[in-house]
Amino acid sequence: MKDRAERKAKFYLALIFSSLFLLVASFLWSLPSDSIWARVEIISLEKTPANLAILASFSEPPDFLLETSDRIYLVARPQELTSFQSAGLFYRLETSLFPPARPRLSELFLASGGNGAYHSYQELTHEMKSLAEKFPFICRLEEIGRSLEGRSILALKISDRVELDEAEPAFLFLGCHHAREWISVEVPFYLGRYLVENYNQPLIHQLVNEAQIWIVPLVNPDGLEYSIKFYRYWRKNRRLNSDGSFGVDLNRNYGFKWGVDNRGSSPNPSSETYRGPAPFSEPETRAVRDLFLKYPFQALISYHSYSQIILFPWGYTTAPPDKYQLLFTLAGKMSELMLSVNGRRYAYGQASTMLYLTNGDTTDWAYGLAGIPAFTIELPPVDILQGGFFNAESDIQTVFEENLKAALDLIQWGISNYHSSAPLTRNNKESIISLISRNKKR
Ligand code: 0X9
Ligand code: ZN
Repeated sequence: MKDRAERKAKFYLALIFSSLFLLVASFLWSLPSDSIWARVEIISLEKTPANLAILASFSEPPDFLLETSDRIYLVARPQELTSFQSAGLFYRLETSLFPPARPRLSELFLASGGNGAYHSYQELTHEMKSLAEKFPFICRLEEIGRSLEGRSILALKISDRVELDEAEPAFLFLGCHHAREWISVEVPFYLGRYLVENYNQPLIHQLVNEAQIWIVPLVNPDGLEYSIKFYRYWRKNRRLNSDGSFGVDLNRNYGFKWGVDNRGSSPNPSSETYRGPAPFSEPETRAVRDLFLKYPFQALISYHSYSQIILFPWGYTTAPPDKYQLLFTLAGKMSELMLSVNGRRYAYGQASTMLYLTNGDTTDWAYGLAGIPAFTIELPPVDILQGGFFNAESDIQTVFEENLKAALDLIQWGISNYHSSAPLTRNNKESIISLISRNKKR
């Protein structure tokens, strides 16, 4: 009798657990891959009766994340942000204040392919290796350094007679200084893949033969992995700072006018724009520096997102650079070409005035040191309302295609204006030498 009752109880328990399991599994299964959670922002509004009334008037009034005495915090999707704006609600973006809000959610989505069509470190490494294996005569894979956590910082060199360092102009395309800017990995990587896969096209053939094209799609592998696995909004590298906080902003760690003021970068380790304890204190920026010093680079593009803008030095000052006219013309030409592909207009101009002041960024350093055109391209979208750091997977190809035209044009310009004798001036050479010895001492 007792046995039967026990068996019955066990049967019901099993039934309850398996139904629960099915319920949870079907919930997870039903979550769209481009999940609402992957696109949300946290915002805050002033807690006024007027604002509360507007929120209450929405057909689906939003739930509050939290309330303080004077503000309310909400989770909102891009289309909700648009409707808040049109309703006249003035909000502040607060996502970065809530690091712990996402980890478990992100982990959950990783299980079902959290980075979708975007490359993780492993996926990218695999594809870069395969490309170099498939096109050994024009494509070489090189480890230019290691990240703080020991990941390889990989470069593809694309050129004819790729094993030789020929007296040809070199070009550098960089991606992902900032972890959360996933699209900035894709554009340079797609560019590299396009060049090798289309070598039989006359234009590509000519460019690859006459130039040495270096592609480093993932400058900050530790940050990217952290952004995929734990916190989608992570920006910096994963340095454990002296105060227990994490991360140095790699785009504030280069050694030209490093830390010249506290507006363009921060001395505070927990800041999103922390410049690190010294110029080139980070292995990731040192890897880029060392590559740059080895070859006669004629132009550089560092991809970032978002804003849809082409920026050129200076970032550290609003004073114009000597070569303002050249930089302005080249940026204008790139913008025109980009527009012709998908109708997307990229604004362009001097970084400090178009966006904001920065010091220690890649392009100021390259221009300051070698006097070459160096651009930061902030990829689409234009603003947070169009998705911010979250580009649809289907946008990768279109964003790449418009950037391809611009990159090819810059390479063409560099080839036509290359004078093999002295890509660097004497002064620049001296500053490079002093830079190297200063870093050796550290
Ligand atoms: O702040 C940066 O490092 C870049 N923007 S991002 O949103 N991708 O972080 C801009 C660097 C360009 N330089 C200046 N605006 N001065
Ligand atoms: Zn960036």
